Amino acid sequence: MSGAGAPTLTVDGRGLRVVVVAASWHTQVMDGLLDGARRALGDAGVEKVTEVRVPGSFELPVAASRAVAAGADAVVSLGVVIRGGTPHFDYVCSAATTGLTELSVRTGVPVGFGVLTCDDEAQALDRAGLPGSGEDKGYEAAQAAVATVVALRAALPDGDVAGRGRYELHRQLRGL
Ligand code: DLZ
Repeated sequence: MSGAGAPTLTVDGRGLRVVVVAASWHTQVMDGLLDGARRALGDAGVEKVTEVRVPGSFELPVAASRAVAAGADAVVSLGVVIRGGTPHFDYVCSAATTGLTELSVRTGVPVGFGVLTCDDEAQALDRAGLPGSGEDKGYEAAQAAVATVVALRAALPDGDVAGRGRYELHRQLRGL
């Protein structure tokens, strides 16, 4: 997927509670993604930021789910998955993507998708927001999550009712 055509966003996220869930594989790339997410949240004025580290990208949906249940206004998910010689890549990517998408759609809480799914490490480094990288996917994911919360609140300002519905739905999903 080309990074061309990315929007220029200016976002005011003051007062929002944002949880960053990050996997631990591929440290150098992940450090770049985390730094990008922190910069984006700082640029948006978000002060209430919690970071949760999980082992791999497969564990991102459950961490994001708990973050939503704990009251996050937005979640930023960060992972680095690099293709190997077995179908494992496809299962981890699919589980992370499906889990994060379903969580976001069912609860109404935006989840920024900063999970790199790459053929090799060079592709990942080029998207990590490091010196010499062409793209900054951690920054983009965090900015997108905050921008979506702000856009939805502005367009659908029924925050309290929507919020109660969201928590009730999430409790149902968890069987509480
Ligand atoms: C097992 C595994 C492999 C082979 N590769 C990656 C990877 O490139 N990126 C990543 O985030 N996680 C990887 N994992 C770990 C799985 O996501 C998961 O943590 C384990 O299967 C344990 O549930």
